[in-house]
Amino acid sequence: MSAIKEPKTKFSQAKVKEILADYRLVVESREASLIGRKEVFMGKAKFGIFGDGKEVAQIAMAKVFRNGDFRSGYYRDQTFMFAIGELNVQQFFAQLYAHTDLEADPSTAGRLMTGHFGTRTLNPDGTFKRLTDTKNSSADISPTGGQMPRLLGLAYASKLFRNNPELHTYNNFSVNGNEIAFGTIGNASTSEGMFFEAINAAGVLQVPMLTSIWDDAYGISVPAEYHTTKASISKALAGLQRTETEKGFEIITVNGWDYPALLEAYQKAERICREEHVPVLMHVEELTQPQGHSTSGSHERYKSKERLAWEVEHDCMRKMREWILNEVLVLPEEVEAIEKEARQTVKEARDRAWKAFSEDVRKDQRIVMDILDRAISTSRHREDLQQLKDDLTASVNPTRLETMKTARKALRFLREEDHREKAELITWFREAETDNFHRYNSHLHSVSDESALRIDGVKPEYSDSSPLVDGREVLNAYFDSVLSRNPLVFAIGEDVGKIGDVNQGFAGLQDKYGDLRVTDTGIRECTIIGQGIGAALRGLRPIAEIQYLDYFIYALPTLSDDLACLQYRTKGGQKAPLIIRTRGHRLEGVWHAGSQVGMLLHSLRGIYIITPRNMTQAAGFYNTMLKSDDPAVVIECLNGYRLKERVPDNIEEFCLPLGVPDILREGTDVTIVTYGSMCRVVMEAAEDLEQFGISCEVIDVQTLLPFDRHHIIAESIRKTNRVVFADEDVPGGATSYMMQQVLEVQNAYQHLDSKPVTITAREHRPAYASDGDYFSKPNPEEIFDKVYNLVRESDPDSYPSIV
Ligand SMILES: Cc1ncc(C[n+]2csc(CCOP(=O)(O)OP(=O)(O)O)c2C)c(N)n1
Ligand SMILES: [Mg+2]
Repeated sequence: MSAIKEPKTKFSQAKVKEILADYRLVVESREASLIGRKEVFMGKAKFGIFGDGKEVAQIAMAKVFRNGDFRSGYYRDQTFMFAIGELNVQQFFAQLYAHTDLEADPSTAGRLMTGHFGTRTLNPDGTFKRLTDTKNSSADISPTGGQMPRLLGLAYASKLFRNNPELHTYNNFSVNGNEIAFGTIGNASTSEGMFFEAINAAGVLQVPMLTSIWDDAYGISVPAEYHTTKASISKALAGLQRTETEKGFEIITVNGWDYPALLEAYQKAERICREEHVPVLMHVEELTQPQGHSTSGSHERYKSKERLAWEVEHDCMRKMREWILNEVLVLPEEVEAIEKEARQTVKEARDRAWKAFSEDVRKDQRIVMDILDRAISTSRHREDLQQLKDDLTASVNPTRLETMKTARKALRFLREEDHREKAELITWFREAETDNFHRYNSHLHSVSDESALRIDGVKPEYSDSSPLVDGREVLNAYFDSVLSRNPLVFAIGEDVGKIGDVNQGFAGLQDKYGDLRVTDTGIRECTIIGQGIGAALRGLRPIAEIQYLDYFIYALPTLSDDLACLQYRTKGGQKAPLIIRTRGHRLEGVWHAGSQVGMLLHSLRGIYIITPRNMTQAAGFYNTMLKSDDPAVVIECLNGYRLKERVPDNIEEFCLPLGVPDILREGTDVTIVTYGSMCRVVMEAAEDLEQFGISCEVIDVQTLLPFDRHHIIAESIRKTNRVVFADEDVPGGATSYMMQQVLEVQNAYQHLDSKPVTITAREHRPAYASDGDYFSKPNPEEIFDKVYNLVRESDPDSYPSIV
């Protein structure tokens, strides 16, 4: 049977074939959405959010997506992922079921809900694949808009690879910067600050960033008028349009149901973006949502009858079908045959995915059932065990938790028994614990050979000629050496370029290495981080600077939602070894003396947190991190840049191991644990205390994550039997974290003869000027008194009351 009504069609046979293949994919993707929703309602999956209504535009986008390119998108992009061959329907369903097998769900290994896509950019050993040979997608996150900062960085990398000749040999990462970063975002999510920040920055930087806005006129129930000025993002952003004389964006609008127009639009966009490195905004309008937003509720609740009818009319699959029949002149029977086949393929893939998932989960269930079966005839608790077994048998859907619960409850009954079945159950339990750790908890940090925890320290070497300089000059010497040695390293941030940062760590280095290596940015903390994340995902080694720790809050969402969980949410499939440089603890006033370290510890698990007490230590830690493939935040001491330090002779090799505290002063009466700028304050107090007969052991933890890996602090407390945790955070902030680590994790509670004490700043931010600082932050006198009183408690006669 011929596919076309000869000889009327204006399309070549090859083109018709391509169109029908595209249509088939649209139908497959739609069917996956329809069946996916049913699976949720049948209780086989917990939640569904699908890409129905947005299929055709994604096919067009996929056609211009080449090897080496990157996507940074959101949950509607299943069709695109199918079209570039980086997701198949079986994997789509495996993710819906939360199948924890990496082969089954290579994007997230069952860790993220459906619609979270990503390719594996790393080899199993954690090294980068050849990214120019593959189609790449960065790993999705749920916060809408959160994909935008990273998108900027993915595009920025192309600019560096193209314009820095030293990078041209890195053809495993880029071919002359020809790669486009493709972004997708929903219309409503363009209201997010991150979107505007990233778009503006892309226009400023002129990077190949092709951002598609899937506009279905709603964000869940809220219509466009509530989201966007003029209810149109392309109208609202019209001022970005480049002109003959001004650089800017290319803005293209196209209807999401118009297949030929979409193909044309994306071809144009690709050319501009790839060749000219001009950012493009593709506003894809008139999209629909046939099944509503997600499985959480129906859209009939908030869309009018007219809108619902309009959506049926303008459904992109329906429109494409009409076009194929009316313009391409394919016979209806041919189209129907394709549809039937596509639908069948999806059902079969669904069945395979379910079988693989349920068999995997039931494997353990069967083992436990078998052990229970035998235990029932041996145990004194046969009725209890029978009940547990019956309950497990009755469980409808396969879950690991039910098997685990059953086994643990059975072990309670068996606690006083001694037989083979019990031993088997214990063995199963231990193995299952390990397996479930790997399924649900592994890969918070890198586990590769380049893990920061595997970098050994190299001690600093000094000679008579080691210069004594301002602290900032130590950093300057270090950054100079690293920029000269490693072309992948670059630094960005506010005032980092021309003046070499506000404290001159990079002074003179832009002149020496060029403005692609040491670069000023706009005031946009969130996308400075995103710029770093995206570039690091593509093999570069960025040092992204947040000018003051106080402004970290503007960057925190991206650090927490994106960078910190990157390894975890991909189960080691992606890495972004970004170094975030900042400075804090104490200087002057409310927004220039912050030390919100507890906030970081609570929100950034997955990123190492380093708090060097001086610039030499900072340089040593930068070196460690640049040898490793983990991300880290380094907080320099704001008031330390002008203090004198000696530059180690081996500044290039010198590096410090993570999680190894430094004992700054040995003592016998009390251990004081601190970090950062507080080291100097505590040391001053310790000297005063010495004069009054109290001997303090002062420990600088150096890195809070990881924390004292060899339990040096517990060893110290074993000797002193008293401990004080001191910092400049709020009460209950990072000091509480340190206390938990030391007393609970290190078991140091057993060495204590006195209650543990924390010394912190006040609950408010520090008041201005020296007096404000003194009365807001911990000072040597306060530390003196608190330590003195702690010692006095057990020997009031030797230590009479002072005030
Ligand atoms: C930061 C953030 N806020 C709120 C949500 C909850 N949420 C999920 S999807 C959504 C609507 C998004 O609408 P739109 O961007 O237009 O995308 P669409 O789903 O319509 O394709 C909202 C509010 C979220 N995921 N992230
Ligand atoms: Mg929308």
